[in-house]
Amino acid sequence: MKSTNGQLLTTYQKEGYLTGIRVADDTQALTYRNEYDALEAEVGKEKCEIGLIDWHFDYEFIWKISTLPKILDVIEELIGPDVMLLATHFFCKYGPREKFVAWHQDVTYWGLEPPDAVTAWYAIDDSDVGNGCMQVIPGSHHKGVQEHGKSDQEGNLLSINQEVPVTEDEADTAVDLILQAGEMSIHHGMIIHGSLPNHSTRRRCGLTIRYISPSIRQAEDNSLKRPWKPILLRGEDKHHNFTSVPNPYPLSH
Ligand SMILES: O=C(O)CCC(=O)C(=O)O
Repeated sequence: MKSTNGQLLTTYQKEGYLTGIRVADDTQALTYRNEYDALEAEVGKEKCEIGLIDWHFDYEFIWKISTLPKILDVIEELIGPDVMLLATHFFCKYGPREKFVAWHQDVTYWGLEPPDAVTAWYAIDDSDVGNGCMQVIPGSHHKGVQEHGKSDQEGNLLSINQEVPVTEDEADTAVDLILQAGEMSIHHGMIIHGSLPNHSTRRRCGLTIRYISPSIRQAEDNSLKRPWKPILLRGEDKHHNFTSVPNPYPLSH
């Protein structure tokens, strides 16, 4: 991708998100969806909801999506030339069901220092208001890391049922991140985001791909009590904050 002369970075810094960026053409997007369908058939829908964490080590198509040059070009523009893949995690909502993702920030429980990470949300399926697309509260990352409580609503898909309090006025400013399969949105690690239930009969699957700069370190356990296993994808790691992890597959594109 040609440099956008800092436009993406300016918007990202101000709003905390970017959306509607095509990163895979229709043929690629269909291939990835077919591969996901096969994975779903293998492991079952329940596991697919939120149980597929870091499967880029085991399934090449997840690695391929996470290393798409069009995604990495954008990430590079936001965090600089040294880019590590921190983690991947599918969020798959089947409808019609009441499962939702409560308002939260990503980095609150990740134990990173400084708490700085960026997520690409890659649309495996078309994602819209009807099937519970992601929502963000623009600019909310400027408030820094916030204390989270527990959601009192049944069906929160988050690992420790966390939720950050949001006023009605704040919720009214939320933006729907409507994406077609093969597009991505980007969100800042401190932006408040979540998603409503999928009330349609269509699946809404997205692959969240987390990236950091190698200057970030793990200062505390994350909520899953697992050490992160970041992989250097671009540039150099001058910091060696993490045990080096080899690429699970070659970088094929
Ligand atoms: O896919 C969703 O609805 C939520 C994703 C999310 O919470 C995240 O990227 O941290």
